[in-house]
Amino acid sequence: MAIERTISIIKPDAVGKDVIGEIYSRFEKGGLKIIAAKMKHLSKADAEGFYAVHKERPFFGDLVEFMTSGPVMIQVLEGEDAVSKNRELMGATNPAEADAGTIRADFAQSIDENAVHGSDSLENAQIETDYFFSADEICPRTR
Ligand code: RTP
Ligand code: MG
Repeated sequence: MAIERTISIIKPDAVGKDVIGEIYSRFEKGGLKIIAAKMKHLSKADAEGFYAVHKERPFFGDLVEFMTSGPVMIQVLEGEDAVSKNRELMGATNPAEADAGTIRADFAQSIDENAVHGSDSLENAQIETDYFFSADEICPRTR
C-alpha cells in the first residue's frame, strides 16, 4: 500500500444532477482526501486534449461533445492506493455492469454519460494533474 494521488472528474451529467456533494462524501468516506478542486466548463480543445488517447475511437466525437455540454468538477484525490481505490468507488465504465453501491451504479445512466472519470494509472494521474492544475493549486493536508 502506498499513498498515491489521482485525478477525478465529476462529468457534466452528474454536475447537472446536483450530486457533487454526495460524490465527494463517497471519496471522503472511502479514505480519499480532496487536495485540489476546480469547476470548469471545458472547451472543445480542453476535452480533445484530455481524451487524446481515444481520438481514433468511434465514440470520440460524442465523448468530446458530452464533456463540453456543461461544467465539470475536477479534483485531485490523495490516499492509500488512490488510483485503484477511486476506480473501485466509481464502478465499471458501463453503469449497467457497475457493482451496486458504486458511483456509476447510483448516478450514471449510460456508458456515454457515466458520471465520473478516474485516472487509470499512476503515470496518467500525474499527466492529468499537470493538465488541469498548477503546483500552487494542490493543497495537501497540514492537519
Ligand atoms: P474514464 O476515462 O472517463 O474514467 O472512463 P473509463 O476509464 O472507465 O473508460 P475509457 O475506456 O477510458 O473510456 C473513456 C470514456 O469514453 C466513453 N466510452 N464509450 N461507447 C463505448 O463503447 C465507449 N467506451 C468508452 C465512456 O464515457 C468512458 O468513460
Ligand atoms: Mg479512462
